[in-house]
Amino acid sequence: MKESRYSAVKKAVKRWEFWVSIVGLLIAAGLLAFSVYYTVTTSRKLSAYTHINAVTVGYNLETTGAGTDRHSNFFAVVEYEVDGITYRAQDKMSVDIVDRVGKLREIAYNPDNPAECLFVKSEKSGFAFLFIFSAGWTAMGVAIATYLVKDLKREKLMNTYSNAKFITSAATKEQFITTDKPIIAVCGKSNVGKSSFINMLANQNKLAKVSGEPGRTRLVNYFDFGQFILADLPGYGYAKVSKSEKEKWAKLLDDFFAEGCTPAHVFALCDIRHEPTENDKIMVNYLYQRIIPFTVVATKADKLSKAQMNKALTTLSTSYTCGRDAIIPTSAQTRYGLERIIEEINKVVERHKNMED
Ligand SMILES: Nc1nc2c(ncn2[C@@H]2O[C@H](COP(=O)(O)OP(=O)(O)OP(=O)(O)O)[C@@H](O)[C@H]2O)c(=O)[nH]1
Ligand SMILES: [Mg+2]
Repeated sequence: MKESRYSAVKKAVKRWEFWVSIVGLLIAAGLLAFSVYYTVTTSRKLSAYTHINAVTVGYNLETTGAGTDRHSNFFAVVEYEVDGITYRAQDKMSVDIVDRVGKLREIAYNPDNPAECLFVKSEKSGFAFLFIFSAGWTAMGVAIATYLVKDLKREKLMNTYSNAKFITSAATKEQFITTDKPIIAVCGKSNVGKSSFINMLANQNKLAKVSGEPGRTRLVNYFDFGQFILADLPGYGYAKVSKSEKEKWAKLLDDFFAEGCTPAHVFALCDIRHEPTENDKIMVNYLYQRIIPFTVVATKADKLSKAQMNKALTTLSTSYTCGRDAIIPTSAQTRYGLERIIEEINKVVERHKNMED
């Protein structure tokens, strides 16, 4: 049932997110490499530039405006040497920005080769832009890759038991199956969502019959989940069936727990929106008394908001006198809570293995 690494890669390759993240990462890697190269070469130039000995060789004076708007600018013409080449620059010294006097700005050019220039400002900003741009691409690539990995993991989790198969139904205790695998039973009142819970676990729509009409599951239905056997028990507490029918179901349930096929674990389902019924409490008390390990599962969590869900869990934990953490809220619709259920199952399977060793 376990998926090989190779098939996980094959699945990943089919996803568009995979290719977007690959292209993103390639572009980002290229840009990063380029900006590193650019930084190394530029910083060599810039550090040379800061160590040069600039010599003022003259001044230009430019006057603009008229009257009180008259504005004078000095241009210092400076010459300096970088890597044995003499460059010449005009530094604009405005009378309005006296503090900038002497600062080299903008371009320096080599009078012997005007095509060769040092771009002080543009080099700095160019690098910053390139760095931010490539870092952005890298972040995007990493974010998409992370999302993809998470999504694949989730998909893998969803399909943990996708090979689950129906085995048989039992209407009487003689028809109960015996097995070396641990049996995990799902119980709860009629219409609480037992069959939907089983389908969620198996990631299948029709493994267990789901119906809007309560009281559909009237037999013990067994499913092979590979590492364990799952038993879908008939729902209790459905008012609209005849007394004799009710007694038949009750006997079947009694027999199930009494007749030597004690389940290794029980998921006791209750509707998250309602207080536990008398029957729910009787069921849980019975499991307590028989020392059958169980987990309370609160179904249909999608019907409540987060805040309502928190409140409901507190109410349920008070009713069942257990910790809030002992109750797992689930939704067959959104598959919420599946991870915690699988964790619980893994513990059961592990315990069973240790007992056999
Ligand atoms: N919104 C929502 N509806 C659910 C959920 N689980 C079950 N239902 C609905 O509840 C109804 C009963 O679900 P079943 O899974 O048949 O319940 P059951 O406990 O197996 O019922 P019985 O076999 O009759 O005892 C169906 O209409 C489901 O669609 C859930 O998590 N969210
Ligand atoms: Mg059912």
